[in-house]
Amino acid sequence: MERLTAGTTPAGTLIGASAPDGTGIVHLGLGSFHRAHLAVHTARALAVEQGEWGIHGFANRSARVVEALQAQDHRYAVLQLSQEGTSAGVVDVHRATGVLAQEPRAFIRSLTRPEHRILSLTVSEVGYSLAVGGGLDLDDPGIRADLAAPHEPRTAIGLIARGLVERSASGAPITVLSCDNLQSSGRTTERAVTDFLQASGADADALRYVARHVAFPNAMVDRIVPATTPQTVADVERLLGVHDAAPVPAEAFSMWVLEDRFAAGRPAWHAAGATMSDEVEAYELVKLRLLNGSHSLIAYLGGLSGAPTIVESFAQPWVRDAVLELIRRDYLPTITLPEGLDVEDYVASLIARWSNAPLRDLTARVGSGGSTKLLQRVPEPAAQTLDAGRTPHLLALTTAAWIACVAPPAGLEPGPVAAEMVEPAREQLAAATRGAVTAREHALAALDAGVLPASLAARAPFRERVAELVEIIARHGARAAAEEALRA
Ligand code: CS2
Repeated sequence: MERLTAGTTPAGTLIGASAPDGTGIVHLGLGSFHRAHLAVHTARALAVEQGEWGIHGFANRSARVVEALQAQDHRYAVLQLSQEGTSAGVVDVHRATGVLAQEPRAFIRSLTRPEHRILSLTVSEVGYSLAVGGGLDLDDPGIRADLAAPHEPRTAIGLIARGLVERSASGAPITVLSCDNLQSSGRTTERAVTDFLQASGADADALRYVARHVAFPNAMVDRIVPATTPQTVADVERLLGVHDAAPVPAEAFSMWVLEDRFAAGRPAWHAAGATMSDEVEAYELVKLRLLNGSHSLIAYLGGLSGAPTIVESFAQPWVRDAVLELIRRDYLPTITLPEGLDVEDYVASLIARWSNAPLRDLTARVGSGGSTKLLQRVPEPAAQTLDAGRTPHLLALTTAAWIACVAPPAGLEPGPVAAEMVEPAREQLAAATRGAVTAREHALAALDAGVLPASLAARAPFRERVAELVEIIARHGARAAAEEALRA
């Protein structure tokens, strides 16, 4: 079968419009989420209003995606999967690509080009090198190495900081747009970059440039994008009649709420499905808690009950009950809803999205990286609930199920789904729990491992509850623990 290229794109299948040759956006993180979200919004925006907004994209490490895109004139298909059916469209907005790990200098150079007016980021929670208590983690080994050699950085934050220092010579304004699941995403990114600049001894001119001419708008991003599988490739071949080596599967739902604070213009995203709002942080809270926080609970209960997909986990009535109670009891009271958002509709749409069988979103995907993801999803609402005099039983269940999946106590075998979860803190948790005899001791040691903030781990009702629930999981299984948390 012919390869997807500019010449073989089937007529009428382009999503939005092609970007012009000129690039205006540098993007870091060429993973599936970016290609199904910002890229699609940009293609649609270009169909409404042309502009020099092609994307110069950098993959973090993976040469595979970059090679595939380069062989396809930077075109790829987005395969939309829903209960109503499957469809595919071609996205054509990337104009150049590279691999950051191979050529970090190319990224820095790209950032200094004045025509590049937006740097967008999808580097995932872990990519920001944040400290557990907020701000940049100055003890992170990668950050330490970059601080010792700030001209030759390797971390995302070190590279962005270096790029901005070099750009400050021209003074050209730019917007740094975080598209990751972070609370106060823009402000958090700004703080991490500024912390790096200060710690690396950047001069006052560079700091002033960043403060005055670099905008960091907050943004809430939302689209469930599972991993590409051979089935994705086969579906695209069936629907489009061409071979695409880098297609992206995605749900139909897509949401993007941004602060309209751009230092040097932007594509017409507002006319292409994005919402410009002054209440982005409220939207972020709704999304990070009701969707992502619940997603984590579905994933860890699914891991422990051997459910390979999110749909299969959520289809278990006890999981569904636990998730809906998590939302009702532990999340909703901690959120001020943005004006006009109907929470019943929002939750109904979440239920439909978690029940989207054709999407086949893997439990292990959502359960991976819990040590950084949970920081955005658990400690604050848990502390707020405790401050209000109540125990956050379902947030404790989320935490207990995470521990049981990625750092199980002796005698608990969490099974193959949990084993597939990639958890960078596995070692740290294993070291901290070594020597614990009972499941209870084990859970307390995991809480004290320094992965979750000490301010939460130290609060007696929370620690006790997590320890009890880990014990119940070890003795009677996840379902018994969920039922216990629901009864409380
Ligand atoms: C998921 C997200 O990985 C996770 O933990 O909750 O990737 C989720 O699918 C997206 O944020 C949806 O917008």
